[in-house]
Amino acid sequence: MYREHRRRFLDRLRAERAAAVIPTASHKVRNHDAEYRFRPESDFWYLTGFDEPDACLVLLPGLAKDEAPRSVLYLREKDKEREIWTGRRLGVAAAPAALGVDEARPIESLWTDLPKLLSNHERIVYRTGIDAARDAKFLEATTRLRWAARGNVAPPAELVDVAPTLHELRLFKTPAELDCMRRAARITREAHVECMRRARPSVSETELDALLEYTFRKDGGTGPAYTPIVAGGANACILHYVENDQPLKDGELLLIDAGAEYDYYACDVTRTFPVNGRFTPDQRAIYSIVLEAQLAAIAHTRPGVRFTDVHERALEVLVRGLCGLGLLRGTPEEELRGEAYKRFYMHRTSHWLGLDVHDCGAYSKDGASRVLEPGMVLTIEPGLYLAPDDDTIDARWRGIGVRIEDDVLVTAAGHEVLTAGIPKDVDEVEAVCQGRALAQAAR
Ligand SMILES: [Mn+2]
Repeated sequence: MYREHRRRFLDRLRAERAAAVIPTASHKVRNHDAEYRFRPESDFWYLTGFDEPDACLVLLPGLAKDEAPRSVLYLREKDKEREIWTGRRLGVAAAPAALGVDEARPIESLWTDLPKLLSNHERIVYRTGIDAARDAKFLEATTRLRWAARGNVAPPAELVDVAPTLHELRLFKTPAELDCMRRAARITREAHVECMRRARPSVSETELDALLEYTFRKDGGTGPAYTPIVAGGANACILHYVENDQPLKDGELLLIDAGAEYDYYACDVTRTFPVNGRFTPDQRAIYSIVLEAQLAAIAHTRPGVRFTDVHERALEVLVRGLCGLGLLRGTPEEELRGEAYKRFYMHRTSHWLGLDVHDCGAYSKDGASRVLEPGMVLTIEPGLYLAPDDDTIDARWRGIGVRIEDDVLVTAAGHEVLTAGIPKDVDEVEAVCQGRALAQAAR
């Protein structure tokens, strides 16, 4: 899979007469001398499948006649002493066979080698702004190249971001990538269902947060793809609530926005369900509007539809529902124009999904919203948030927050919901929360 990604990217690089420098992350300090769990940079992982820190991939498309494209991986050398303390290393000698790169060299020589490797390429693809120290070294290496340029050695004229080439590739998922995303979806389903079963009054948000992480990792995932949101009651009205430290209360809803990461591919799912296993009529009314909006937006998803159309579709249903309940007083047409709905629905409906939870890929092209094409994966996640202190609405609605989110693949025939099978139908959700078997609920 990673070799295929490199091949595709090298094709693009050749067309652009560009070389690429794609580094990965180093360990990051959490406090004093303890580090966060390591996670590679997504671009590097996409092209290598290698998850050691302190490495860099240099891709040379082979611009001269009869020159083959070349992938050079810089990585940490084997070191018996260090490996006893900090873990096994693949090492330079084993890397070509293990990863399929053409050549491997010790990471220490990266910055001194770079000027020579990059000479005679018109452009260099490199992303700035992730690590300032790294940017400084990169700049120094390319500056040296400019100084040294004479005769028939030409320095690169342009520094190009990864967005137009590499990130456009990442936007379209291959079948192998989709297998990873489906696996992440299966693990995520298990975790959400476990939470529905476990939740009840007096259980804490913290316990379910821990249950999510446990299930994600036990079932083969690398962990959560992002910090989970476990928001009981009015906490659901804080869009990125991550404290996850309050007790769950009888009669309230619980919103869980959490997805597993598998082979560093993200899943992103939100479910909202009653803590005691039964929706109140008011909660059910709000929930039903959000579900109807989500289903309408999903049904609308297919090639040729604009990215923003999916949002518009969800928005129409939400606004119509709010008008129906008297939460908005005008006609649906007036309210859509007036945008007063933004009090209850302040975010967009979708984002791309892949190695990053808010994945790369441009949302617009030539100044217009992008048209959906097969292989793209987007989330569809409408919600309604009725703030606990909003005295312009009837007290019975206050503090109800609902979001329903699934991950949708655009296919030639229309779409496929990768996260289908995580209960969201009202009766099914209640059945799972009340501990009745899923199969029984599905009937
Ligand atoms: Mn999302």
